[in-house]
Amino acid sequence: MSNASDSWWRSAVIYQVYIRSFADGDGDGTGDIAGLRSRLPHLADLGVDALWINPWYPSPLADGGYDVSDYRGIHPAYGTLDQAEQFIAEAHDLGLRVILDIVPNHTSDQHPWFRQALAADPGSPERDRFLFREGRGEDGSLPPNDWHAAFGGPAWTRTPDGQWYLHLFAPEQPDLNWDNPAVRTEFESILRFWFDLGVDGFRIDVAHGMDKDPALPDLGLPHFSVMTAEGQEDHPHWDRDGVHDILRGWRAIADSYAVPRIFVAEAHVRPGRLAAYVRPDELHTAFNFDFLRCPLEADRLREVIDRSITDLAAVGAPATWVLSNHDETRHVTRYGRPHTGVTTPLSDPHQPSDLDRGTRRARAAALLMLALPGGAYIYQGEELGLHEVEDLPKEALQDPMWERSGHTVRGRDGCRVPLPWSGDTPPFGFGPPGTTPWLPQPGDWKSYTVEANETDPDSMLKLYRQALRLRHLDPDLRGEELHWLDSPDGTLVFQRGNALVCAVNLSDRPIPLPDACTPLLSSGPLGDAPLLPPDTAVWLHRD
Ligand code: ISL
Repeated sequence: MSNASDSWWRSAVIYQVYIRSFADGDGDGTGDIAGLRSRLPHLADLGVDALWINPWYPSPLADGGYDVSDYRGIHPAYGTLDQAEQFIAEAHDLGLRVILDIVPNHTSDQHPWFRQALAADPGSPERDRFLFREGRGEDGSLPPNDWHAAFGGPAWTRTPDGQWYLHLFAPEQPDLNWDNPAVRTEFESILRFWFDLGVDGFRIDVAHGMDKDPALPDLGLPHFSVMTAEGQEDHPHWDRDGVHDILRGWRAIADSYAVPRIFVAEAHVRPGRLAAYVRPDELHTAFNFDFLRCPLEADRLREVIDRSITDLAAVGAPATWVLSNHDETRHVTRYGRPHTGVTTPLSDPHQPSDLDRGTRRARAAALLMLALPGGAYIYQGEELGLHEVEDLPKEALQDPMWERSGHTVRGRDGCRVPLPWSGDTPPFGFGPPGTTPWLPQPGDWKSYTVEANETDPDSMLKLYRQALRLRHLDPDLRGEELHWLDSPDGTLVFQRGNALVCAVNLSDRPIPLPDACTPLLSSGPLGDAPLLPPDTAVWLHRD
């Protein structure tokens, strides 16, 4: 491959496959590699450049697969390693690159290493691969420090012999000790294993978490832990300088291949700290959670866009853009609410959402995102216009957040409902007739299926396809420059290259379209007058 194709990742549109919910080939209710392979034409037609597959490894699924028990295998419900290799080859044949998800901060409690650690004595080499400590208090019955787990409760669990182990997420996800050389060697070998099978890169889960202050000092935070090191200069477990040594080592491995492989960081860090992860000898890109979380307001968005591009350009990295993923409320629902930003830990389900308005705004946001310089991520189902399923029956909920929060936070299942492909009733083609999807689909999703989207010329799917086709064809969308043009309050208007203009109206009144421009693609009807209605975006070509 040429140098130009070596830097494909700088502007790639990457489609996130939450495999458990994408397509079920064998009818057991869980998505799988067979289903994914059968639906590859949908992804190729959509016009994305790469796929990111959420963890597909053997796992007890205590956290949807982010609790890995074997990093070199495939969960039997998803298929086999042979099928995985065939899938990678087929995706490549269709021009789609494949990125996997690596989970280095923690394993599953069923991983052989953790089982060996539990069976071994305190102070043993087996225990040293994790973070075991004695408890506090006279009989050691208090956790070693005051850290909180991300899903609720203390970050420590006591073992039968009295020691405690650290887990920043669920108790089934023990944190690894990255000061132990065996941990480093093992992960380098795991990367090589998948690179040798042909994968093009990795998304790194919790890339800001591996390094811990060896003293494990108290945090002094009285409440539910937050993902960022907000308000804390020298945080004992998030975004410590030591993670960068690990990441530099990984970059060297990716670069050692004839066709270099790439990384994208999932790093929730304070503003200004993200660029360090994408320095030239570290990772290639990082998710832009500031953009995802930003309310759909022109001035706030412009600030985030400018800051993202400037901060990352300072280290030579492109920006990325993302509206939804498997951890956050789907943006159709968020944008239908009076407050359109993300609140921690999840946007408030008690605020009603106007889904028609949310859909109009989601369409506008898609044209905004896909006109920005850099890479973009599409979360499966957003191309169909799916909304969050906020009324899943309580007994169906599987996200550990539900249990760990004492049934106060419903968690992230509402954005993970299996995709509707065809037909009028569940399973909507997700699996063969008679399949019971692992999470129930709303009975009225027939208008969201791929089939229904195909027959409607104004569907979300048609909008995404047209936008992605133009993005590939129009040389103006290839550079990394963006020039803001003057525009009324509540609107964003910018130019790319010589002649591509993107105008987004987030105000409550129509605005005149820029002069001497021909509309190429709009997120909603423009009407007869040359006006851009509220909640609408348009791509224009300067005459
Ligand atoms: O999901 C969140 C808020 O809704 C985040 O706090 C999330 O836990 C954080 O983004 C880290 O996420 C990643 O690692 C987790 C896993 O549960 C998430 O699905 C994954 O994206 C632990 O491995």
